[in-house]
Amino acid sequence: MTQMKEKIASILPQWRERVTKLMKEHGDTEVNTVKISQFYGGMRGIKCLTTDISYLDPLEGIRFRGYTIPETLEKLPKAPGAEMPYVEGHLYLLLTGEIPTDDQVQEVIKDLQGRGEVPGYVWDTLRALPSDTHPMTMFSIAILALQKDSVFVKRYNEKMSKFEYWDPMYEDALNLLAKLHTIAAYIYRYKYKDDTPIEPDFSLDYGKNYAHMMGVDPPYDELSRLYFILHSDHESGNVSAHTTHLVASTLSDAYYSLSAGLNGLAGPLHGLANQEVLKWIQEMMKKVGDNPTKDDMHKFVWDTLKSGQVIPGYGHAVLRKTDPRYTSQREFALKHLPDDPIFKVVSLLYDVVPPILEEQGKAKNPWPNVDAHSGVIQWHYGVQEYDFYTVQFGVGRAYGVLPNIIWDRALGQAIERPKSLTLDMLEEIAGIK
Ligand code: HAX
Repeated sequence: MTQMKEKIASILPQWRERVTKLMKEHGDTEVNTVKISQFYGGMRGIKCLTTDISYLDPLEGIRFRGYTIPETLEKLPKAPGAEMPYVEGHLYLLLTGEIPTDDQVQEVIKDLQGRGEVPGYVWDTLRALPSDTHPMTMFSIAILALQKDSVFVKRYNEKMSKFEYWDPMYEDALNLLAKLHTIAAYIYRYKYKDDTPIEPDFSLDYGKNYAHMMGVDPPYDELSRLYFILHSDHESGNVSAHTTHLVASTLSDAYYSLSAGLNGLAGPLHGLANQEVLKWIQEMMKKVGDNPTKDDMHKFVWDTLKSGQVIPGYGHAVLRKTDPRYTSQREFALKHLPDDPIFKVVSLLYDVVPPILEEQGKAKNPWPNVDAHSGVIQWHYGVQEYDFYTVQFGVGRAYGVLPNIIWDRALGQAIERPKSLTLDMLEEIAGIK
């Protein structure tokens, strides 16, 4: 057993004890009440989910196992001379709550490399799809195609005890994570680079191997490490995390659950926003030229709002300040691509958009989110097929949602089944019927 898995097994009894005690002695303690507006308002703000892997503070942004993004990037082990930490070390942190040693990271790297081979039938499945299939659809289908090898299903059919559920969930999750970057890069090279997939090099770490398979030179390996870490987890309530958790709560395996979560990520209000941002910026540049002034932007932003559309990359359901994931990407861009023309537009938009959203008075958060920045950096390094951007988001997101469902099973989270009411009932509660 690897040190990472051993660590989970060793801390699990204390976690289970805490949950049992809390449920037994304080199960009836109320946390919040639910307002009628929350029934039609996407359940915004209702506290009814639990995870210890990350926490999103509206003003501070995300903390991974208690560490802010700058702390995470600073503390996790890095390859000699590297700017960004190993993604594998981040996985260790998310799964165990501890910053790994170099030795522990190397063990995770080896473990994932050993699980990385993608069976040929996955490529056959992708090649059977119509050529204009969206890359997110391809990604989701590839994950489902792998489902037949689920260890969880096998062990479930062998009647394992429920206390063992986390173990095969762990195996499925790692088997999947080990392959996702290869599947993503394959889809990219197959669909957009004249069907020229590049063989994985399993002597490389996750970020470096991904850059290699994408066929993009350094510092794209550093960007990939940063990108996967930043996009990994954003607590439990966002659509991709919640969907993965919800589906897994039926004891569906990691393949079904992740594929479902990624289908949610594919929506334009969620992960697809990163492609929408670039599309929107380029529409503006097409209209007003390559060097738009603040006045040009001002007009374009208002035109977008007046036509009933949202400004992609701005606003958030929980955050109430600039997303620190935006800031980290901005710091990367300032270091590596300060003169990029689209980066300059992204920077200027930061001055223009928030006051307009404030003036319009609808969005609760006028500040940029993670998606406002990611596309421009990808574009700079030649990954210009923006339909593909959400697939990369999905690879990163898997690093958060899969550890979550391992811990869901470890702590015995129940099948989800909230209660619904009819409009008649709500009117009755409101006293208008
Ligand atoms: N542009 C214009 N209007 C916006 C807006 C924006 N960027 N953000 C919010 N609003 C509007 C909403 O559409 C809503 O209008 P209605 O009352 O007419 O429905 C109103 O402001 C209140 O919305 P809110 O409470 O501030 O925001 P929500 O929690 O409802 O929605 C969203 C959060 C992220 C979906 C929203 O801000 C949005 O649509 N942003 C643009 C798309 C985007 O960038 N999505 C990516 C978010 C990050 C993420 O999940 N990445 O995966």
